[in-house]
Amino acid sequence: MHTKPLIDTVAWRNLVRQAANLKNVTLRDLFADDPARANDMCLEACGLFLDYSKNLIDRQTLMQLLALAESQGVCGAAERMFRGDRINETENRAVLHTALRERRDVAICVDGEDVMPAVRAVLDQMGVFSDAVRSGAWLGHTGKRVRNVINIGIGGSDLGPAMAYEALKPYSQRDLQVKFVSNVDGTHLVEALVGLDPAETLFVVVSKTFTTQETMTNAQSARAWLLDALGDEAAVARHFVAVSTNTEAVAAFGIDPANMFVFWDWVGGRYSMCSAVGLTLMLAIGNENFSRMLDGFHAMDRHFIEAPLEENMPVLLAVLGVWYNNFLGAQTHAVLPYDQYLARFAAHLQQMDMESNGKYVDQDGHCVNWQTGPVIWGEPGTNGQHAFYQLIHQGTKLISADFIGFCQSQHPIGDHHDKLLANFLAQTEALAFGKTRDEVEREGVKGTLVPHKVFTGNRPTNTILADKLTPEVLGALTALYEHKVFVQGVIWHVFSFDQWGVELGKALAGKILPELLTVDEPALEHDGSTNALIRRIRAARGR
Ligand code: G6Q
Repeated sequence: MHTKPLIDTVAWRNLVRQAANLKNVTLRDLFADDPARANDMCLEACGLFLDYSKNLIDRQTLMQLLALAESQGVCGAAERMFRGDRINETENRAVLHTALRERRDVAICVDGEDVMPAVRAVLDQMGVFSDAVRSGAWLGHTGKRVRNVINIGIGGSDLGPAMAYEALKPYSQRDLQVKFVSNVDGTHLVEALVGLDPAETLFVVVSKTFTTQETMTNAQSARAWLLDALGDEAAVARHFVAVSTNTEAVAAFGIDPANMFVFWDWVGGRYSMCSAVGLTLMLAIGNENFSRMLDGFHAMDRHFIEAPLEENMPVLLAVLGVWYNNFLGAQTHAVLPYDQYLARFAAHLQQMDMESNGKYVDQDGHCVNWQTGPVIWGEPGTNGQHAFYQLIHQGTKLISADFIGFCQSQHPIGDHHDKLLANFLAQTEALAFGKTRDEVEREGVKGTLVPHKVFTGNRPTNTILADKLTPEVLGALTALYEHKVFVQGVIWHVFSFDQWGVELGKALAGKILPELLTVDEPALEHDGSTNALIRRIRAARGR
């Protein structure tokens, strides 16, 4: 229970004043007034270098933002999460994704029971299984080795591993084709299966509950596709494995419990890629690379829990996000990786962030009167430069952005990487410093064209730079954002680890489905629009 509403705290009020003070200050001024700025406003941890000097803050703002984090109890909250307290109060669960990548020989207890032996046992089981599949020792029902792995899952049981599989493709075994199927739209499964030999195909069905409509529908159709070709129920045991917390439902599906990989209710879907939910990823990149990724996650976990607030990378990203979101009126935050392998990174963060902090009720059950989670979006550079960057440079909205780049390319061909990095750097420079009317005119531009070529600058960015996109770096980068989201949730005083909005969607579709299917005209009790749309779709489909 917080004694004072967030916006009435001293720390908050100081920041409101500070936003007014800095209203007319530009990044040009800030850099000119403080020659040490670029040197000081940066930080290195876990293989990541963060330059946050191109933000619309001065040193005082930063101190005030950190004071806000401190006054909201960020350190204590992090400790409670790491030690296994039931901080997910609306679901009465602990939140222990950090235990999944704990590399030290320590006990982490939930209700007095150490979870680490089970965590290690499942990782070992995954390792044995993935070695067997990758080496060809695991054979399909007809004796052929596995050439295709299809992950069936959605949301948290899809986005993290799918993102990491794309990111770590250079570390994957290329003769194993890996695909992720999530959408209940049959197109997704059908297209994934085109040209595949069922006798060489392994399905990994990933669902915490093992009841999710999309995943169960895809899994049933995949099962039918397999049995249609192989004609023997016994084939299911060689071609399907499950990742779940629901043993009974897995057995009822016909999957051999010996081929089930468990995780626990203290692993939230969108924070689950280090658990058995990452099995398909491990099949692709192997046990060793998976383990290297966990090392990276763990390194960032330790950094987060140990580093003082002012040298804490997730905390810095979090408070900067709060600054734009709550004091400068930004609605969205862009994540722009300059690496094609991170094509799915923004999608993963979108779920991680928006499902966690997209809440309008605070931890005391009151409606908030401050902004909570921003809209997260992004695409890899340089593609975005030829599309939506126009609005970031010259639009009317303030958009903060993280630029993520790597010094070394996975594919050093020609001068591609130099060009990529030149763009990476040029964009944040232009966004920060813009181009004045004088500069435009000095380039020879005249008359009515001048204002169109002026860039106001002052568009804030973080630059996150690493040497190379290795498994360790991907782990550290992903954990960086996990903890950033956590810190923001603590500051906004929301419960970051439930997702009642998702649950609503699951229930609503269940009501409409039979209304689409019945032969007789159903009695529709929705609003006028929904009733009419249901009738139109029924008519179009001959019902
Ligand atoms: C994640 C959400 C949600 C969930 C999916 C799949 O944090 O809870 O995205 O992961 O709805 O749920 P199952 O794993 O139970 O199928």
